[in-house]
Amino acid sequence: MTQRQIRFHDEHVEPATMLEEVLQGLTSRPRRIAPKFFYDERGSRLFDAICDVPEYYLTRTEMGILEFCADDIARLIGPDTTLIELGSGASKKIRLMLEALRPKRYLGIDISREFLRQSVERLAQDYPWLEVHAARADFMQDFTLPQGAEHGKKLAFFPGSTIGNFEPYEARMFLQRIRRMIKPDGALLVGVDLKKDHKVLHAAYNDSAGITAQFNLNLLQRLRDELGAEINPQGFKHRAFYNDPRGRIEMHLVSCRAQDVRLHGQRFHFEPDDSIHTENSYKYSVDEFHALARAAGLRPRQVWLDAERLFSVHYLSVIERARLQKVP
Ligand code: AVJ
Repeated sequence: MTQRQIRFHDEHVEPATMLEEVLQGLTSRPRRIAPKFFYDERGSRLFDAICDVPEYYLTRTEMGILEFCADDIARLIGPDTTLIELGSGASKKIRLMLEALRPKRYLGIDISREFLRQSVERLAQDYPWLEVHAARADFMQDFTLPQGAEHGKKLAFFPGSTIGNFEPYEARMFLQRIRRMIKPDGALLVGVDLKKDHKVLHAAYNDSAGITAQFNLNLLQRLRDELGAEINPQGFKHRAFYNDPRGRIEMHLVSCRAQDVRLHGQRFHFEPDDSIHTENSYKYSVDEFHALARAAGLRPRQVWLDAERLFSVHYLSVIERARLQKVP
């Protein structure tokens, strides 16, 4: 059987190596390691397992909302669409969207070349009517659409409340970048976790099976196995809490005792309770997210919530420059 043609584009941007970023993060105060490093193969599997624990309501709630609103979205965006998935996955969510929207083109964008290749190949096999493009790129950096994928109305899809990993000003810049990518007549469909009862938030990041703890601690195993760090993951424990004034869940790896970690010939000292900040997961009210979107030149067109108001899915369209600059 012949493989269907996939148009693969490679941006050739070399991201700073993991080692450099980790060395810098451990030197800075507070110590930090970026959440993108959670997702090696084991980390990705652990994240999938998190999505199935009863306390982690995000994934299944968003899926329920998407099932409910997919036909509305198809109507809003109309025919001749290019569906752009930011952070490509062979996930159930993109399949649901492809089946409901029946877009002409699909463009998957992901930082990991191998993961991207695998997931778009599967989509190309399962949806023979679809023109499939893939671009290896860091969509956190400025990014131009590859040739051939720039036709039609563009619908960018950014599910999972991954936008919560950004600082609010980074989220605004990210939305501005998306706006440039989808203008003049495109839209963005984005999943955003809502502010809610702190107990519900706390439980979602402290599941009783301890999967989130394993996911967080896996970072230290990566430092040991991939970067050759001298570190005992058992010397650290998982900590996650809701920071109310900042409106975010914070995840940390907290040192259980006084200890040294060695990496690349350098020594990093930890006192008991010293932490490495590994993730922020910002939560937004509908109004807060609308304000953020407008500040980025995007117009809130529709928002769908589940019955318990746990999670939101926003459909945002481009505000024309002329309108943005209009003086009253
Ligand atoms: C994938 C960033 C949306 O913030 O809820 C899950 C990652 N961290 N449990 C989130 C995560 C701990 C997740 N995001």
